[in-house]
Amino acid sequence: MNSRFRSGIAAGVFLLAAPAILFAAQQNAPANTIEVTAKKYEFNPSTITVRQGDHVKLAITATDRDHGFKLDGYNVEQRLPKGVPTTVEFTADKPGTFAFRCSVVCGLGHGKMKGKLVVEPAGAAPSPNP
Ligand SMILES: [Cu+2]
Repeated sequence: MNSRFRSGIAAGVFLLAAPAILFAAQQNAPANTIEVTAKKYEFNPSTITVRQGDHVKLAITATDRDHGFKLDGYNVEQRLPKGVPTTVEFTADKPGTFAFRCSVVCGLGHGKMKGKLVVEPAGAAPSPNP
């Protein structure tokens, strides 16, 4: 077997393996990242729905000034510096509706800067076998 032939095989193996490598990379990609923006005086989206058991990753960007993100029931509180996407991660292990709010006093409407996280219970989908 000459070396040219061998390198041809190596290239062929690489081409076959590449899609598998790309697939694996996609599996590891943060599929659950939810992009959120915060500005006076709202979060967008203001309602975030996930499934119980989901590992939730929020990438929250405060666009106009510093804000904060405080999520009731999940012990999550994070300052959101202006212009920097801030990652907030938690596992949605409790079903229900949880309020989140801005935790940095940002102006007259600060108290109204709220949203909600809806955690749909695992097994909420109707079972095919009653
Ligand atoms: Cu605020």
